[in-house]
Amino acid sequence: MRREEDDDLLEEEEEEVGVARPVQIVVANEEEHSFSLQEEALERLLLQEEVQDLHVVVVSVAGAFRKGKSFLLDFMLRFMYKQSGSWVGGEEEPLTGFTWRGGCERETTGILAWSEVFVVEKPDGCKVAVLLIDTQGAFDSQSTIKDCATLFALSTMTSSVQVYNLSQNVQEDDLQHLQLFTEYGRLAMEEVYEKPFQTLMFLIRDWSYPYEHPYGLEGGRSFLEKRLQVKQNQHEELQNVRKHIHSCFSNISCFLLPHPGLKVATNPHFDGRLSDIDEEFKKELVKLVPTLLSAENLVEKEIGGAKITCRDLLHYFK
Ligand SMILES: Nc1nc2c(ncn2[C@@H]2O[C@H](COP(=O)(O)OP(=O)(O)OP(=O)(O)O)[C@@H](O)[C@H]2O)c(=O)[nH]1
Ligand SMILES: [Mg+2]
Repeated sequence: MRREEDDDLLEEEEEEVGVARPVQIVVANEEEHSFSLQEEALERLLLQEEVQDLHVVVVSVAGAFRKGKSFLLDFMLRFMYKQSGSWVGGEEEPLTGFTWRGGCERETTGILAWSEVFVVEKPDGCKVAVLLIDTQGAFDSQSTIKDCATLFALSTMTSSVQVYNLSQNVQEDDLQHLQLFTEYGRLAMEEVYEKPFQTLMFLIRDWSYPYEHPYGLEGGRSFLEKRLQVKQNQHEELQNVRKHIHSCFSNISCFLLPHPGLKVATNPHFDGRLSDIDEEFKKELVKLVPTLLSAENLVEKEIGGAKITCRDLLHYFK
């Protein structure tokens, strides 16, 4: 049996050789339906010498469980590691990073961050630190709606870009949940800001109506504009949801992503290699990821209108 000290040693060793991996920053306590912040892990992450005083960009992906969130994040990691040339990876290269898998049972629990905080130079010469966050899928069979709201609110409060990962369409209940989750976050904040959160991107997976709204950002914009429109003759409830969402985020966008193909969706032996993924999906993926992560598109995390550093973010988390 391995002793705990051995594990600690092992951990230290791993860190020394710089093996990047997902680190749990919020742990979900199943039985008690509570969450605990992993303060030490967060400190190790955010107080790294090279990044602690840099302005921080936090990109998070959240939404219902089993919808390809971790899978997408692993492509974001590829982009961060290989900024030039073709970053999407080799045809036969398995996809690794945040743990993703097939099947109907949930995988990610709590909130995870990638252990490597990336340093990126923006076009104006300023260096920023980029943190990638994976969130537990909402509406699994083991969490209450309050658990889901807490996690979603936490990741929205701490990120500068929240990717709201949805499947196939934006349904009214998706908007209602977003309203509930952000209301939770707003209540948890100590100070009242006009727009409490920054960028929200609706990411629609398996979009099947490209003949109405084409794939990508432009199609997403026209689709979302229609879906989030507040109309005079609309029921008050529908109006309120929309007004609330507009009032919470300073920037809202939408990206329509095609279906990745049957191997990705149903083959138990699929390991993420590009050769098994539909061309159309890859074509849009290589546009989506830079939209979120290329140097000119990075959005620094702000609190009350002021950019914050990694060190500030640590205090904010606590
Ligand atoms: N239909 C479809 N399946 C996808 C897509 N992207 C990934 N998948 C598959 O969806 C399954 C779940 O992927 P994950 O990345 O583990 O999903 P997740 O949202 O992180 O799941 P939880 O961590 O349980 O919340 C895997 O079998 C992927 O191959 C997509 O765009 N569409
Ligand atoms: Mg996951």
